[in-house]
Amino acid sequence: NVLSALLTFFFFFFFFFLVDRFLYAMRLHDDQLRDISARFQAEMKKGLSAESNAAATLKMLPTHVCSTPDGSENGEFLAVDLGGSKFKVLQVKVRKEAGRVRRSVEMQEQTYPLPKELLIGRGVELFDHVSECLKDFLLQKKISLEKKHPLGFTFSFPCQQTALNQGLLLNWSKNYWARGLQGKDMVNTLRQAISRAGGMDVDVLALVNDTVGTMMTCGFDDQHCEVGLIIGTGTNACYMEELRHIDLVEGDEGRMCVNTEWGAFGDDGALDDYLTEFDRDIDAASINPGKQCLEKMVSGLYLGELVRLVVLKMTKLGLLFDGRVTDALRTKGKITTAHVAAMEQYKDGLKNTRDILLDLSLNPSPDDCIAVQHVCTVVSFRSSNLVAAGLAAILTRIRQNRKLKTLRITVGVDGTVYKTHPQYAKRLHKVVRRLVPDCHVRFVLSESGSSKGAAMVTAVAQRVTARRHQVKWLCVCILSRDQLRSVKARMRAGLEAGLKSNSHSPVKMLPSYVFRTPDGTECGKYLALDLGGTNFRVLLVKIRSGLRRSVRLYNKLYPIPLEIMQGTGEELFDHIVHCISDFLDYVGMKKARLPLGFTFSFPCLQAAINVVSTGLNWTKGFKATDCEGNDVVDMLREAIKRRNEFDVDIVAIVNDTVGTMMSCAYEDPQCEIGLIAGTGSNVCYMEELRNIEKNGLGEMQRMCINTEWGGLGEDGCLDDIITEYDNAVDRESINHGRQRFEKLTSGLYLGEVVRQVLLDLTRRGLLFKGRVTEALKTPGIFETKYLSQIESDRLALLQVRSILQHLGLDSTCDDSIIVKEVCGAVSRRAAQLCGAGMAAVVDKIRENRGLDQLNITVGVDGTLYKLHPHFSTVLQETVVALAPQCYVTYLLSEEGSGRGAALITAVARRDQVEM
Ligand code: 0WK
Ligand code: 0WK
Ligand code: BGC
Ligand code: BGC
Repeated sequence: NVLSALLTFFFFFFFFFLVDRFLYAMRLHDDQLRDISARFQAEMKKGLSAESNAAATLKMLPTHVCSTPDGSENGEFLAVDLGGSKFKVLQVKVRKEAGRVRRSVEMQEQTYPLPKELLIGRGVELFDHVSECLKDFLLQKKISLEKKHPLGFTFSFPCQQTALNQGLLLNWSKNYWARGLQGKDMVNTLRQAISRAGGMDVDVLALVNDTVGTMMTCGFDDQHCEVGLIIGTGTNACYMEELRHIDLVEGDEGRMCVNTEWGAFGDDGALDDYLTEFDRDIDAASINPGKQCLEKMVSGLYLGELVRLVVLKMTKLGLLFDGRVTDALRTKGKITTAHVAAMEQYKDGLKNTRDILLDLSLNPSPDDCIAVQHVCTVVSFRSSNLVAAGLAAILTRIRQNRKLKTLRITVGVDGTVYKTHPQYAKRLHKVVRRLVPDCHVRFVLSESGSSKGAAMVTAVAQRVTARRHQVKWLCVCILSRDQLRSVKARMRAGLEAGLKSNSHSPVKMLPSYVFRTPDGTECGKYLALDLGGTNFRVLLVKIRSGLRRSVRLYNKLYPIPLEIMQGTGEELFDHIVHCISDFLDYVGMKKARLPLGFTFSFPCLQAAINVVSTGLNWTKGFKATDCEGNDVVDMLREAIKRRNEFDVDIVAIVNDTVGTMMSCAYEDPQCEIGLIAGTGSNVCYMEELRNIEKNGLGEMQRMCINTEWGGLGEDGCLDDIITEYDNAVDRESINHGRQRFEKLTSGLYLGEVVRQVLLDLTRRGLLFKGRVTEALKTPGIFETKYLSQIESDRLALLQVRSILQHLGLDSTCDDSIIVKEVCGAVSRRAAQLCGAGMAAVVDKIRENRGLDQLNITVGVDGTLYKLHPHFSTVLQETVVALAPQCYVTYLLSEEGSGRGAALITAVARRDQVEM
């Protein structure tokens, strides 16, 4: 017995040695696995970075799943599971039973055949088959066809997603190669197939990869489950990555699940030193040569074939079956992964091996069986080792991301290889723990497939979509092209009416007494005041004419306290004169009686360049008494007299739009329009004198008209687009009923409109868990500058949450997304309305001049236009769309309107002298 035991051991040893020597390259020891793991980690980094993603083999695809199940998921969902070995349709009911802490999940499923020809046929036919099976499932399970069913789609192929309910197919893998779908949105494709099938109302709300579905399924019971692993027909893994590391998605706060698509690892040759001739044969004979390198070394679609190729080679070398090769052994796919699993079974492995080899019309000796069984072991061992190396890379990255000494984590697993292959799971666990001793890894098998997880994701998608829908519905700030066209027409009508004498048009069309733009002959030293924007400025402007013409400015900013803005007129002008005095000291020119240009950014009916017949009405935050109806130039003169410290010659008073136009026209003579999109909103332009029915305007051809378009709507002509939020802002403003167009478009009000919308959403329980804080009820707390920050393309989420935090509002990820959407809707409407107004102005000028095409420049200023990330673009796009015959250039006014005011003063001064 000792002899025969020794002989048996010798034989085993001999054959093991024989196979091992043959498959030496497949036996990977820990150093090699650590090396592979390190390469893997490097490739993960490459895939996460926007710069190197395109070249990376690990595509690290964002899944838009930002949290593992958090207990709020609830409802009935349909699920379609496509891409694994079985095509399934399921219904998943997630319920929170009264008095029970844990929610229950009920599932019913049906597996449907997937004819091979469909996998390599026309894509639409594949999806028609899927939707027919879906319909059959509803009928079979007597699920109402009328009711709208939310559906989660597990689609186990690489998809580029920008949202949960969208995903472009990057490429097929495994044994799928259906035509006409690569680059297409798989959610739309399924929706179209479902509507072609008809007779059912299904809403595809989420597309998830099977790894993600598996992670979520296991995460339902184990909060630590943050990795999903599939070792089945194909192989892949996903995990929760820090959002700040995912360049392809905006935001830095929190985590998002990333689908690594690790099957493609090595497609760039990174595993070439580990590839054997058998791997190259597998690849060459596959439907996707050069692709899915790691998958072809690891997953179920290929393991059996690998064993066949090894056994075939050994037989050809006479090492097995006395060198007799059968057709079966030569035939691709004759040894399946299920065979490999059977041959490796602990107890019946050898018997199974014999049966399988007999089926291949081979006549195996017991030694042949031992050798073939060992080939299976080497091949599947390599598979689990490679998976372990990949997993070790992911776990190490998570531990490092979280700066933990030890990481406790759970990996949710699914796939027939992992499930059915006898020792596979144990081997994998062992090697993983050896490779990453500082990670306490628990492996949880997904009992119910990935669809339970898909239902969780769908529940989140449903909640977010529902909230978004409600928000969209509520936030009636979104204007259609027709509505914008009609606003353009109403603005045009306002412009025309305002030009009429004794007009009551809310668009006042105020003559500016500026008849031409600068011609470069202006020169001299001028004092300029700039009142009405964010800052009050006093400027000294030195203009040089001729060849070396230039404008140099020296200025100082002075705050205007609210109590001055809303105090008496006398106090306001005394404050202004106090600042002038301080400035003249600062520039040492108190004795010089400088000519002064006064940029006064409020509606003034002028009788001449420096005579205000009537100060019409305050706007923005100003409400100083005793000014409206008076000549503010006189009031300034009175205040200077009161101070009796210096004197100036007030030569011109101009609106900031006019100052801005002149300032830019100094650079670009084609500039004949001035636009302010700042605290307030307004535009001026060069109008034909023949169109201005207001007397005493002289014989020049054109004059600049200050439209004061902010007043549009005071007569109710915008009531159909004004929302309840706008009415609330107007009601709470200091000039109720006035400046309706301005209150839809300018910086002083946009933040307030957003606050009103957020208040309403919160009261409806759609935001901030329905908690209405004092902060949210405080007027003016949501400053417009926050919109610009929140809508900046980068760092949005972080900004949103810290701003909301700063406002005393605790917000969730979803809340911040909704706040960002509300800000976007409100600022977009503002920009579009200004665009519609501008389109009316440029088209009027074009028609004034009887031109088919108008080339013109607009001088622009204002913090909203300058600082908001999208405002200027949306405004310009709207003008192009609504005034296609006008080619408009936008010139930002760098120096503010102070320069313009000085230029106008120079011209007026010269005209005075010549008169
Ligand atoms: C079961 C999951 C499915 C996944 C499959 C993978 O429900 O989403 O694709 O596991 O394993 P396979 O069936 O390919 O072995
Ligand atoms: C800067 C100009 C000033 C104008 C202001 C408007 O110099 O005349 O009033 O822009 O922009 P805001 O400061 O209101 O954003
Ligand atoms: C696909 C993955 C999928 C994996 C497991 C691979 O071929 O590219 O998206 O997760 O198979 O099914
Ligand atoms: C004023 C205009 C000014 C605009 C931009 C409006 O409130 O009425 O005169 O041009 O704000 O500052």
